Amino acid sequence: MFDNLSEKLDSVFKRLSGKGILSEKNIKDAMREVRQALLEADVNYKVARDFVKSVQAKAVGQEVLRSIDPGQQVVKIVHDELVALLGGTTAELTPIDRSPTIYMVCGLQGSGKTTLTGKLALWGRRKNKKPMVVAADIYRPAAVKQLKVVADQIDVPHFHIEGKTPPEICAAAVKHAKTNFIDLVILDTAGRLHIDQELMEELTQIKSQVQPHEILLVADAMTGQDAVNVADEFHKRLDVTGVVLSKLDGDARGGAALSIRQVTGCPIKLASVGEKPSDLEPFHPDRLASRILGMGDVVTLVEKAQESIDEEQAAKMQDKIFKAQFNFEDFLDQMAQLKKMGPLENLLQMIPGMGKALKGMTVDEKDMERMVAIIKSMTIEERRRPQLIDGSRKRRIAAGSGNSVQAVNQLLKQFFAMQKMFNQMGKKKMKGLPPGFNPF
Ligand SMILES: Nc1nc2c(ncn2[C@@H]2O[C@H](COP(=O)(O)OP(=O)(O)OP(=O)(O)O)[C@@H](O)[C@H]2O)c(=O)[nH]1
Ligand SMILES: [Mg+2]
Repeated sequence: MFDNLSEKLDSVFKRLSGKGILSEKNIKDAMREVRQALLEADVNYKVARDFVKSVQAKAVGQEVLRSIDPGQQVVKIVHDELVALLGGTTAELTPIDRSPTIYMVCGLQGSGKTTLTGKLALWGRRKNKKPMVVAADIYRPAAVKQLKVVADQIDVPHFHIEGKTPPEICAAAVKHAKTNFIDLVILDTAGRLHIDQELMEELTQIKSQVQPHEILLVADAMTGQDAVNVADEFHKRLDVTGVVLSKLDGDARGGAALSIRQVTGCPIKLASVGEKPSDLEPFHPDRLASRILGMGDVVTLVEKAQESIDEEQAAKMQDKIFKAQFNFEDFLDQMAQLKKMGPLENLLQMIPGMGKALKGMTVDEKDMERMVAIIKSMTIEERRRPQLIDGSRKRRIAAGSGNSVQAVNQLLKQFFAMQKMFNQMGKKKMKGLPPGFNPF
């Protein structure tokens, strides 16, 4: 769902990464593009405007960390702001311990209320509680039956009384639950095409009759900004306790998900991600932010690296690197390790900050092979102490490896630059990267 936005943001950050030190103008230009990307993803324009303002203020005031790519620093700020935009921490549902705990489900027609009712019942049962679903939609002819099918499918009791009003049905259901050891009562209310006075009055009546512990509004993520407006209206009238974003598995642009919390002030508690009763997830702002920014790649990279590199060896190497003691022999070892991990370019792309660190250093596989040939023409002594390599040694190494002296010079230059860079990184302790991580 967030693919387009991810791509756009990624290209903005890639361009920033090539900039070296960030100026206020660079940041401003980038933020204009971020705003555009958000608007294209159907994010509410005020939300987009405030978001960009706040990122910009933080980015401009940032001290530039030498070991980290400035572009990466901006990504971090955007990530943190996205998490905040989505509500900061994961908002939990009221626990099921009030015998009975009552969840009221409301929302527009077709938003996914009945489906959610079933999902919540299954969720409760998996917590070893006794749920019961209540059909409080008396208007759509097949609504009661639909909920019955859902209830039977997951094997939970279904409650309904013919000929009563929805507030009466809900009150009776709660009474029934109390005497039948039901822990969780879930009220499936009626939907309307649009918010109208009648619907709101009915929902308000149910609310005052049974005083639910949760009033969950189902907002259909596929409807974009409409979902935001609906949520806002419901929240104003009913004091909703949580929003459930439904159909997040669809291909909508994501604007509803990104705007709803900010516009309504109401936490997003759950994500409905499919039609099956088990397709329900807690809403984790940090995970969604990471997904939008494509930071999952970094995790993948680390996992890959951990699979193929012996951790102890990696830790030793990191130590060496940061003390600037690594030499061409280590370099050769690292190349061999890298070969196990797949195409070099893919790997380098996944490392935050690597774009700038490797600027001017070639990452082409062919160049790598040439480097290996040159290093192999060095004596052990030269590999261990590259500073020994003077003019005549350079000529010998060049001839031995079938390269020009220029190529040898270039490799030495890159090697010393890398050594210096790693030394600086070592001083900063590489805060952003995981332990044992090897920057080759
Ligand atoms: N892909 C997907 N489909 C969903 C999701 N939630 C609900 N649906 C589908 O959306 C349609 C409407 O869902 P319902 O649960 O009946 O919606 P409702 O709000 O109860 O509808 P009314 O009772 O008519 O107001 C059904 O076809 C569901 O299968 C979801 O998270 N993902
Ligand atoms: Mg329904």
